[in-house]
Amino acid sequence: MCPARQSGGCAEANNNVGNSLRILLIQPECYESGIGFRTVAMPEPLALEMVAAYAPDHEIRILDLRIEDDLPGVLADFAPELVGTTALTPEVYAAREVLKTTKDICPDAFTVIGGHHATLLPQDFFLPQVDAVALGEGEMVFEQLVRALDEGRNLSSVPNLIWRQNGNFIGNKPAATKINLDTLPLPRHDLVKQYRNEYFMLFDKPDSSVSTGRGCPYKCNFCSVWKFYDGKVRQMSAQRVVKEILAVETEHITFVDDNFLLNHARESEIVDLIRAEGVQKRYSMQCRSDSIARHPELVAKWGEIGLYGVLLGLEGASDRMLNKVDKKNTITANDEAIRILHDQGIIIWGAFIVDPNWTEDDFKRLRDYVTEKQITHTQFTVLTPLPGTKLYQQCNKELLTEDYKCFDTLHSVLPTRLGREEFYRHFAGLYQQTDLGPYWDLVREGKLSIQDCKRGRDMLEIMSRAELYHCNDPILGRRQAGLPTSSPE
Ligand code: B12
Ligand code: SF4
Repeated sequence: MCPARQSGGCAEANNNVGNSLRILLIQPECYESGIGFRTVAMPEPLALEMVAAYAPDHEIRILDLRIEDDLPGVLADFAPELVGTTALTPEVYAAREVLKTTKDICPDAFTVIGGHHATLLPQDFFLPQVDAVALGEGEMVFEQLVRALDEGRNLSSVPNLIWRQNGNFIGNKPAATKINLDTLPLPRHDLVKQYRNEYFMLFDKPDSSVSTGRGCPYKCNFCSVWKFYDGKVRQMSAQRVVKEILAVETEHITFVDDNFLLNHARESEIVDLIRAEGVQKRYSMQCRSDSIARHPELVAKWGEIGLYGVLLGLEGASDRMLNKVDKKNTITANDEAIRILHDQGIIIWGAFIVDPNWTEDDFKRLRDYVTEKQITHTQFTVLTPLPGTKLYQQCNKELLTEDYKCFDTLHSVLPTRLGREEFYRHFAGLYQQTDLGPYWDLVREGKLSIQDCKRGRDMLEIMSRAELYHCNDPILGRRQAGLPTSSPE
């Protein structure tokens, strides 16, 4: 019999009635050292809402530790029998801590971790506080895991699960088929209702996330998405996407798909259906520049129904840089997409990658490009070999650290060609250059609140301070802490 059913979870507080399990899903806090993505975006924990939708007959809660920090109190009060959490690579330590606290307070609760990092490097969670690791898309695991636990059955029939049996972690068979996304139950947005006003994406608050497809046909070397989804793409139908949109209460929606506008026929039909339904909302999305360059008419169509911001994976200011990351795209397409979005009055959130191998001239080239193209909102990240990526395979021998706190893409985990202080001075300088003028124009036009604009300004101010990058740097951080640094600078 499984631990959860055997003892009834957190024994003293157990007031379980009927036959349902008490399930707690937890979004961990991410430890950030002053700088980080927290100031730019804090979307809802959509992954947890999606797996929660697979346990409708159970008593289920979501705790978002980025907003509410009383984990011990919630554990003691709710007495969960099953606790699940998730982690991106920089969140690994926080997720381990969540499950450690769970076992300290509710030793009989069954604990499971899923998400990107756990799928790509499950062995990082073969720990005493972890009972199972869920691989890949949670829906394929969670429903059967909950059923097996509820019925007190052995877990060997649950696909995509690695679980502890007699002290050893053993892996079950993978699921035989992939899920048709149109058959998914709607995400349980209701479980985060109490946090809704805190969720934001860039300038938009409150925000809701909608996911309409999974996977990507490209194979950029820094990205783990195509590995996670085996290089395949699956999408919801246009009708189903509109159902997802109608289930959302906020005025602003972020499509979290990696490449929206990839399937222009579907994306065009979505607009037609949104119009037919009379939906009035504002949208942000992530796109590749070549999708936009190929279909300017589609951008215009989305602009008419409320497309307002695009996170554009520009990555570099030269074809050399795009080739270096296997982007299979060109500067010509980037330039064209920028022009189209500017013409349509759509805000560009331009995402660029900085190579640790860069010289001063490379930094200058990027600064000049951003100024010349008038990209007013920018995101600069350091090329980082995240677990599961092609880049990781190529250069894991050069890694200066295995400390996941440094893998936040704002630090270089590889040797830098410039001295490290100098590297961060130039890196922070990129953020310094951003021009907030157009955002104040939006405030004047009544499209942005003054608070949101100030939040953006404060974020830029923080990201522009070079010394803040030193603390989590694999070499400078150790030096600051008075620890020996084995690798030469
Ligand atoms: C939105 C987003 C964000 C949001 C936050 C997302 C969040 N809730 O934490 C923001 C903008 C803040 C963000 C930041 C970062 N992100 Co991000 N982000 C995404 C994006 C585009 C969509 C995520 C999403 O909502 N997907 C939809 C949900 C439903 O899918 P899912 O999260 O994978 O969940 C499914 C399964 O993983 C599984 N599952 C997940 N959790 C659990 C838990 C349990 C118990 C179970 C059973 C199953 C399960 O079931 C879910 C449903 O099938 C993804 C790309 C992608 N396609 O996933 C990148 C991605 C997740 N991000 C990534 C990265 C690298 C980052 C950053 C580190 C750096 C950066 N440059 O962006 C930062 C770090 C943030 C931090 N906290 O430290 C990488 C992850 C790599 C890795 N090894 O962790 C991805 C894959 C992008 C990429 N190109 O490689 N990100
Ligand atoms: S970075 Fe974007 S285009 Fe490249 S593989 Fe990842 S999701 Fe696909």
